[in-house]
Amino acid sequence: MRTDTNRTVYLKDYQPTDFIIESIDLVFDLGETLTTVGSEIRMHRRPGADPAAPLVFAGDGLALSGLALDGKPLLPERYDCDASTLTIRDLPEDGSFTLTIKTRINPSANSELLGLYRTSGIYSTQCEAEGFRRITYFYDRPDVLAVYTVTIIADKQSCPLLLSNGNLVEEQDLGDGRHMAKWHDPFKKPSYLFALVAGDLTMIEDSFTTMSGRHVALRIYVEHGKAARAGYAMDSLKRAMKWDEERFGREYDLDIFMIVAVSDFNMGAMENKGLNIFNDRLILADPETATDDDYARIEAVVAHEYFHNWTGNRITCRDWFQLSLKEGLTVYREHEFSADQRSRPVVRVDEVKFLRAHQFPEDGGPLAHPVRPTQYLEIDNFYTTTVYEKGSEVSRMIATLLGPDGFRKGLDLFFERHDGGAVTIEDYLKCFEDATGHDLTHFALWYHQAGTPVISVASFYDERKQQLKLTLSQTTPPTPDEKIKKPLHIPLRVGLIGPNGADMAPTAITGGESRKDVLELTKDEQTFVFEGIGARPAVSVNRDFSAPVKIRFDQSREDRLRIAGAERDLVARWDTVNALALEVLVKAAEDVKAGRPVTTDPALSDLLVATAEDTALEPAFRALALTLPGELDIGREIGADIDPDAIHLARNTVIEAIAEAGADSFAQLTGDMANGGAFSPDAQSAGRRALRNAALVLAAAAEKSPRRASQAYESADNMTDMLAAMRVLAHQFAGSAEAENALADFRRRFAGEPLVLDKWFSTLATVPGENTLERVTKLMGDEAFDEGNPNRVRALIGAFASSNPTGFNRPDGAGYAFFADFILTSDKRNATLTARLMTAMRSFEALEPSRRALAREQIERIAAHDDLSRNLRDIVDRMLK
Ligand code: 0A1
Ligand code: ZN
Repeated sequence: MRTDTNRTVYLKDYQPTDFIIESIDLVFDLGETLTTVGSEIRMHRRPGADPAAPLVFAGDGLALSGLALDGKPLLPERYDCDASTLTIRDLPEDGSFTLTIKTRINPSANSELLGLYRTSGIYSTQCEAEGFRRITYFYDRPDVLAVYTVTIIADKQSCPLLLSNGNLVEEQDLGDGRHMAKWHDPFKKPSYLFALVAGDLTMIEDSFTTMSGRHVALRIYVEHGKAARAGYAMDSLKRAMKWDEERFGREYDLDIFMIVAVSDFNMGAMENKGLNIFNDRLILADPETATDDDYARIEAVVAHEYFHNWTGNRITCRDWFQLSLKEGLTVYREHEFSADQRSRPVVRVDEVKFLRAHQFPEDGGPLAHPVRPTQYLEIDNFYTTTVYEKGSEVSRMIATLLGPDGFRKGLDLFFERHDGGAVTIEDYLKCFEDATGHDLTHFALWYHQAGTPVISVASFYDERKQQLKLTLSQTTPPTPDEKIKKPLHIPLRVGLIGPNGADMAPTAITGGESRKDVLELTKDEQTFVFEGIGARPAVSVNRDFSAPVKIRFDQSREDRLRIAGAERDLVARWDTVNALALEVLVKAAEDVKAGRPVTTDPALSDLLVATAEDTALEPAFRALALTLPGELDIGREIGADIDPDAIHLARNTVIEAIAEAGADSFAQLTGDMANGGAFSPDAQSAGRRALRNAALVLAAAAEKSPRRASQAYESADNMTDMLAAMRVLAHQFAGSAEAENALADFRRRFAGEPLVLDKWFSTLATVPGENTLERVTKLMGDEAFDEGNPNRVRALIGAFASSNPTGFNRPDGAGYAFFADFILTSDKRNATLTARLMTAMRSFEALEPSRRALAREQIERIAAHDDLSRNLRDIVDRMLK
């Protein structure tokens, strides 16, 4: 994994393989430090391929222990082999042969958690994107689809469970304490979807009858003692299976669907065919240990991985540049599922918040790249929010442009036309064009052009003509890969809100294409004219966040307050409330920075209090409105010359003013929204808890006392309330006896629960102020902390670097130095994880000059090492460019 040559991969170099694989039979003889892998591959030369072309397979850190062609050992002059390639020459004339390869690997030494690894007594695999080559030499690329048969041999006692993809076809006791299991997956698949799990786990079982009446066994495997916490994941799975049938006509295809939860996993989860492997934090939940957000994430990710069975597995990517073909589309499907299971606008607001907090900064910083990149040094670094979430927004825009029926028709055609294929984003778009007659040529630029478009809006109302003119102009700022940007095809949903708060319906819209209330912006600048508008409306732009863009609209205060108080599109309504708050917070931060007294805006307080009290609105929405933009949001809005300390002080001052203005309401809400009866994780109950806990933040700020939060902590009967109260204590009353007591109690109470202690680590790592660095350093010595476990690392180090602006950006630069040290050690152990962690510093150029220089110094210190992993090298070099 160390940096080898500069092997940038280019989309333009794509070539199909010279040989076609028909099937692969794998035999794993599992041993903790020595596992042997036998691979028997039936293949033939691709018609038309050069008969002299050698066979070139990829490997990564492998030791070859046997090689035979059609059963005969290959002479050394016929092949070359090193740790990363196997090249075989002079292949049979007729081009059809069977190759047998034996490799030896050490799963216990695999700290990268890629390929086959053994942690906590469990063997498991992670093969996406290029992990299969750490198991055996192969065409480890997504366009090579083969039928897999997998035999697993292992010690019976430590590994009673032997799993792989597809159906179990044979089991046998081998005597001598060992046994075997054989799995066959009838669906052709690329190597990245291969999976194997062996160990001692328990499981819960259920079943699902598909729409055509087939019976599917469902199993979720977890650590012993954790079965009771897998119920919600199982329930989510069944709902996802049903939903995909109803919404998209997609039926599951094997007789069994398995999920395994493992405690050491680099990412969230993995969609291996019939055998999904999950980070256990995305499976395990009960009221005592999981928050409402955890439940929502579990529901979403279980669905996401399941949905991949069609979007990703049955139809996969031709090459890794097409990653968004499966990820963008699957995130979109996941989002739609969550919206149907919960409150659609609340789910959508959370998506918008996520996009703005993560994707917009990526798109506006040194790591910007198009949804479909054209080159990469390390593909693991492209599992990004641009490929995932912006990719999802692009599919959502297609649905907006074509309407729900048009989108469904296009997707139906995609499934019909490409089932069993490895395809491109062009193939995907073509299906929508062919199914609906729409021309998406211009729209396709969303996949190829990086950067977040900015749309400037100007409105002019002509009372005499009863006309509203809306002039929209778009620009996309330059990104590292491309300076000059073209205008995009942007669907913009617009509402005209009349003086009484109701929507006004224009008699006609001219000036460009439009579909109902969706304007299609295609040029640099366009003026749309709405006819038959009897009074000056408040214009609400980008309803439901119809396009992933930034809007600049110098709107009157009255208009904004009308939207904030009456807009029926709750996403736009939230957005306006949030923008008003952000404006006040930004101004306050500027005041602090300039040494001026902070002035707050009573109208904002009134608006927030009124929204919080508005019982016509669902509690979850009121909670969203009441949660003020965070320090990071304010920093992003300021964009340059950021002083985290000024932002912190300013935000606290504004919070106090709002808290005081609404003290009684907030105090009241903390009581009104109390749980009645037994805990339920449903969205309504979660919404009540969210409102109560948002109110607690403000009530505590008004009272300037930890008393209320301390009581809330003591009386909490679920993790959501407990964690919320502990956070208020730790963050707003840091150092108080109440805070320390709660933190100590939590540590004790959940001593045997690593996933719960992650919440404790994160709470402590995000306590504002420069003293947190010492605490974080100390916590690395806590016996619950484990540098080899990605969840622990993200909970402590990741949270500190990415979510503690004042602590991490200490003016003396000690936060950066600490982080750089950690990065350098961690890179030796787990490069994928480390490179992702490193992206926490991607926006360092936006800091004020002194911090910016200190941050750069540390990034340069990392870059100066010549033995960095390719993953980390790629990230730091792009950050410093
Ligand atoms: N395909 C998975 C994401 C994933 C990617 C890489 C991994 O290991 C390095 C693991 C998972 C998904 O979208 O859920
Ligand atoms: Zn995915």
